[in-house]
Amino acid sequence: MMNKERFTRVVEEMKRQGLTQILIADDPAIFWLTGRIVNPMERCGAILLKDDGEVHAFMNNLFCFEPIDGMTMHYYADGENPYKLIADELAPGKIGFDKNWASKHTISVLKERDDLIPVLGSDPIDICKSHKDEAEKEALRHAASINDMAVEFGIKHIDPSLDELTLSNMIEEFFEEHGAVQDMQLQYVCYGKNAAEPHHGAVAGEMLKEGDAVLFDLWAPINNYWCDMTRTVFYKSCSEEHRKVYEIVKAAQQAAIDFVKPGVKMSDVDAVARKVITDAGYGEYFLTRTGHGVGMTVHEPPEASPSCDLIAEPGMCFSIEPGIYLKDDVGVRIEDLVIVTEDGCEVLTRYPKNLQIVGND
Ligand SMILES: [Mn+2]
Repeated sequence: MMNKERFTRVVEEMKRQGLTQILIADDPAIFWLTGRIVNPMERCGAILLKDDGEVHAFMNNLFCFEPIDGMTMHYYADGENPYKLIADELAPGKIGFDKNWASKHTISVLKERDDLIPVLGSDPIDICKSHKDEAEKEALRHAASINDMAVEFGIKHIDPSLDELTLSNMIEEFFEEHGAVQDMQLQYVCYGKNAAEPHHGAVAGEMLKEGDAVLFDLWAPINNYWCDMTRTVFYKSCSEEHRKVYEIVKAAQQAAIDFVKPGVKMSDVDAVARKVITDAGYGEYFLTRTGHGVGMTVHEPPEASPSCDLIAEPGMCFSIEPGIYLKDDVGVRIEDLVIVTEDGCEVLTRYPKNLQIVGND
């Protein structure tokens, strides 16, 4: 079914941005609008939305995208030219293309007409999608509760006999048993100096040593909504400097959480966390942005980063995950998901953040 309320919101946002027609192709965006998962892979599949509320869908007939009320359907078969079908429905002038639609599709549409001006057209959807409704908030809370359990599971199973990849695979199985099925990503399990690389995955043969940090960055889609969470603990012992680094990251993360409320700039959420770490002398080792939006995709607007000019508004969900990364030594990151409320934020992930040293019992 077409989600009329969501379509209406997107059309209003299109008008606000001066866009009269946009082509939507991103699977999560189409799912958000229609409740249908469509994955045409390399083939052409798109929805055209016009600012008068007219909606057209262009789908390959092999993909069983059944007609939807309120939407004009255009089916094509392999061997037919879908771009002509799309081009025939476009008005001259600006056409907003989905940021994730492959260039072979966008260029093929443009080749059919010489009176189109291509612009990026994802903003109206992205902005509307970043405001979660009640059902979406519930889905995110549920996903976060599974994430808490997955982190607890990972920490409980820290064992010198398990390399990073084995422990990562065990956590992935745990997620699968709790409802995560599609689009699973490698679960980040990082020992010791590997944690100093913000996107170190989990590698076969990497073993634990006493004094290592163990960083878990765990994420999965549960009923189409993602969770994403990081905890860092230490194995058997923790040096004075590592303890200091941990406490700085924890304070930075809490400061950013405490700062979040409607009306604050997302770039300031980043600045608040960054100031704590910079004031403590580790600014140059905070290598990432502070956070990213989470919903049907694991990285989406709004970002908590110096370059994001969005304002936090009720219903937005994003991560807060500052870190300190000391090359060849240690990495500490603490990440929670929050939803902006009327007067602050709700923290979805709850696993404790006090410094934990495991493996001594
Ligand atoms: Mn994250």
